[in-house]
Amino acid sequence: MGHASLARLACAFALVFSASLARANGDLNVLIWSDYFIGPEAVAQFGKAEGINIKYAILDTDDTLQAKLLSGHSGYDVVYPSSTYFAKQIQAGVFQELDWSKIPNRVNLDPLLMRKVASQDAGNRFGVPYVWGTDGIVVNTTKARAALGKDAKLDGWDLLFKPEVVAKLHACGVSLVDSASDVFPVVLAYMGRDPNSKNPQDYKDAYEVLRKVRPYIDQFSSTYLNDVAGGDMCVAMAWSGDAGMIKRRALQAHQKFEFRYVEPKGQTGLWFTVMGIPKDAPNKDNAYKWINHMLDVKIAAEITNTITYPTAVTASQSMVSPVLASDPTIFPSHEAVEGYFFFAPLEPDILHLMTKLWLSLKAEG
Ligand code: N2P
Repeated sequence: MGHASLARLACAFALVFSASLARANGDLNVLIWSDYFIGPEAVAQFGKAEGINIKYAILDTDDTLQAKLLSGHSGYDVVYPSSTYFAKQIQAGVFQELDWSKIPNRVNLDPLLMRKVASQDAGNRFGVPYVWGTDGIVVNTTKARAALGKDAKLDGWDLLFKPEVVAKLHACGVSLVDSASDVFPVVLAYMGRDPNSKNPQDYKDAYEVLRKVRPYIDQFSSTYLNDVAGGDMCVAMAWSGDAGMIKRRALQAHQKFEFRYVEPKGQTGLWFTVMGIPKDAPNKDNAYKWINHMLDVKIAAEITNTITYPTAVTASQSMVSPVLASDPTIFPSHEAVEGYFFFAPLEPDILHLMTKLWLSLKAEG
């Protein structure tokens, strides 16, 4: 099932669900990425057990989420920011300090990951890690080889950032995630610069690299999963869990295309997503119940089985389906993880510059 249909299902489901259930324990408003939707059964079970009406809204960029949080009274009870945005949002005071005693399943959280999160949320006071992943490239190797030649190297960012390569792939579809804060750091790493540079000139230089390939970019989209899985895009900058879903779907459908997720060496970024409760959330107790539920070992395994992202509940890995558990796209080796760069928190002036450059890049059409 594709993103658009998932989103539609989520909406339809939320409506049906809220209409049909007694609201013994009130509502829960969740704002979540489309590729994190864990499926109607999982939500139904939880809502039924707790007597809560769950309403899902789909989020497609961190910028949208940030704007909602900063303007206050978003009406959401649980939100899912990326690590890159999280630290600044904490500073802006948008999150409720967590009462960890209301999250008994906290014992299942991976201490190593908690320490990583703590580098941006000292003492883990505001965020609960949900899933983590990387930024890489999904390649339809069948189509890419047809476009580039059968011996073409399909292992690096040249596939998206080297004009003569991208020009050839244009015919079979080139897609970039519509997220400046993902694309710029990756381009900087590709250029051999600091992906977390604080120097504005670096971003202007990265923009020049992007401008050269701009004529060959067919779409800017954060919900590219269907387009790639269906064969309409042959290379796409992608988040690792989406790549996992694309590969799984291709296998299930016995498709004629073969897909590969590429993590260019030394130029692949790691991020995590946290769950936070906005300070003005109307249903905080339900938010705690939801978060606690996600940290149950069995539920966490179900999450990975559904959305193909690893969660912060490492003990769940043994319950994940063997095909996924042995897929390095989903569970990269320690060595691979060591080689990733980390998307650091964004300074407001750099974020502003990136956003400006991004808008003008897209407008260049
Ligand atoms: C995946 C969102 C990841 C954003 N749903 C990383 N910047």
